[in-house]
Amino acid sequence: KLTTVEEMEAATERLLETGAKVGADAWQFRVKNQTPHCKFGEQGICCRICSMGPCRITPKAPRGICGCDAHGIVARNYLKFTAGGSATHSDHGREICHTLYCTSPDGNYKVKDPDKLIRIAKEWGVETEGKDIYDLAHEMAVLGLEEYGKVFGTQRFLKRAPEHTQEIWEREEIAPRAIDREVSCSLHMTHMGCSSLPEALIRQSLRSGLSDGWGGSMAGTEFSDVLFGTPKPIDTEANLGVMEKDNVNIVVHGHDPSLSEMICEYADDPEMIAYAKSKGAKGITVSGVCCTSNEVAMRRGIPMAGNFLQQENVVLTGACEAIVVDVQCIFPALGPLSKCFHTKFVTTSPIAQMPDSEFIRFNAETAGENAKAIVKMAIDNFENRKPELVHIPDIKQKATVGYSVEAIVKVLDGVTNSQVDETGTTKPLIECITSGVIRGAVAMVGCNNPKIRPDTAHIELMKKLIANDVIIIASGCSAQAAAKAGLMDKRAKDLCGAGLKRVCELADIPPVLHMGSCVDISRMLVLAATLAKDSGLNISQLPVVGCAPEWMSEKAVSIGNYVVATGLDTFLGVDPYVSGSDKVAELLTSGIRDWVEAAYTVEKDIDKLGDAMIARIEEKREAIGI
Ligand code: BF8
Ligand code: SF4
Repeated sequence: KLTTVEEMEAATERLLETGAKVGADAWQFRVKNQTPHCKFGEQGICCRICSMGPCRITPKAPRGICGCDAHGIVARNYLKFTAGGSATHSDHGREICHTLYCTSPDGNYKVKDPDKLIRIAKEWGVETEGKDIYDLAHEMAVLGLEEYGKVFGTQRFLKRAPEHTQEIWEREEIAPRAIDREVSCSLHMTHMGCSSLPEALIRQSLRSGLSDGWGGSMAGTEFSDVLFGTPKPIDTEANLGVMEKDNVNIVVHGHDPSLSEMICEYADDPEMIAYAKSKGAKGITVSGVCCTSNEVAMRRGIPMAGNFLQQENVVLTGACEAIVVDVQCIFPALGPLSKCFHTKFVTTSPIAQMPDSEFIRFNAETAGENAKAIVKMAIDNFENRKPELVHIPDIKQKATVGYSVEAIVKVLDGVTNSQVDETGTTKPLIECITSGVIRGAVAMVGCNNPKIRPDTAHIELMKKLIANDVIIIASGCSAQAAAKAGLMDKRAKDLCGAGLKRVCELADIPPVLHMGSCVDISRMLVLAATLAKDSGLNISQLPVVGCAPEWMSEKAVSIGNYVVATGLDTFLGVDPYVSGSDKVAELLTSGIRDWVEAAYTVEKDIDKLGDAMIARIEEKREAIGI
């Protein structure tokens, strides 16, 4: 039985009652104060990049003081938004490269997947023979870091794409160069008095996005696998009910697994567990929120307490001893909120510092000590709980997660041996798609956004798609929405059409495959590239599309750009502040198709969004005659 959105909302209501008792604020109230939103901002027609402004475009004032029109302003804002996302994802990737550089046989961080490291090294033309694995790790870390500032050439991982895709990138001059260069170039272009031509700005948005997807994010994913292990299917649970009343609850939140992995490590240490018991707890439970949760769920089966718009709820349970964060998607609200409870709000990164938090600087070099101090702080805080405020909603679902590309290929090896002899390819999946047993695939990604009833778009779209024999790969907060609902439980096969149901049974998989965090959308790129190569089709010909129905962040726009620029049509449920320019809207939803063979569809009616995806998948099938 699925958990319905109504049940989740009832749980939230109950938590907000606790909040009311202690005078806590919550996003549900702040949204009301911020609505209606500024129309100029919403349409993307406010410019404040120089101090002659801010300028706002109206029928009476069709140009800013410098003479820039609505199209230039909207496109410039769009590129800045993208650059913010590319910088963020890519800097995460850089941190991971740095962590890889800090590995040693007896240090905090080790190489857990040496085979993968060797595979990537060979791909990059690095000699591996007879080399100590840690020497190789350090060499690869430096090469990875150099991708951020390389003087000449384009990103190394681009070679993973099919020839045809690489040709498009060259032809359209969007093959990403050094990662930092694309971000800098974007900010240069959007400076006062540089580009105001929508085509140029949107082209750079694609390029900057690609530097994220095939650059920084891919480095983040690949080297995280080397450090912490490549995910394999593993069972876990999702939703607030994973927190345990009698245990010390530590919630990890953010994105970089360097922190969360270490916290999990020490929370599992017998010495720490004994210490927790000495303080009256039965044990220690680590659970997660947002993408760092996806990371540790995929590799360790650590349960997922919730996604983006549920982050305040974990504190509202009154049973959270510490919420430990690194970077990105962390509500500054957690500071004041934690003060209403006994919860310690622990910030750890110089990149995400917030008022009302305890800052414990986390370094790769001192990671063990830092993590130990944080776990101890949480345990010491257990006795400060106020029992009358403790209420953990009794909702959770089982989920099987951990479908890296490597894991998917392995699953496929077991599926249709009778028809396909080759192993280690995606051909069995291609067979299922060609024969029509599965109609296609949708990559569901992205956030929650109060503009959409939280999780409904993710869940309703997934239910509709799987009923229509469309398999889902999911990441980020979309994946967590699926897990909370029960769609990552293998029994969800019963909600599928007959074809997909049969595949789920044969492969022993759920119909919604958890591919990881948002940087792990790079896994989806690799999967799409592999499917294209194995089928002899172009990526844009595959009956595969991307969808971010509840997206909210700059990172999500960067993702959208690289997914589209890779040749996959992308469907959005929230408008990216471009409605103020028909030219920019036209470019994004149609014009760029001439460049990269794919474009965006924006549709706020979720049911129609689902229909549009199914229609596109069927169109693509027809075009290749299957
Ligand atoms: O990077 S899906 S709310 S947690 S931005 Fe943030 Fe959006 Fe969640 Fe992860 Ni991705
Ligand atoms: Fe106004 Fe032009 Fe300055 Fe923007 S760049 S604030 S449109 S004068």
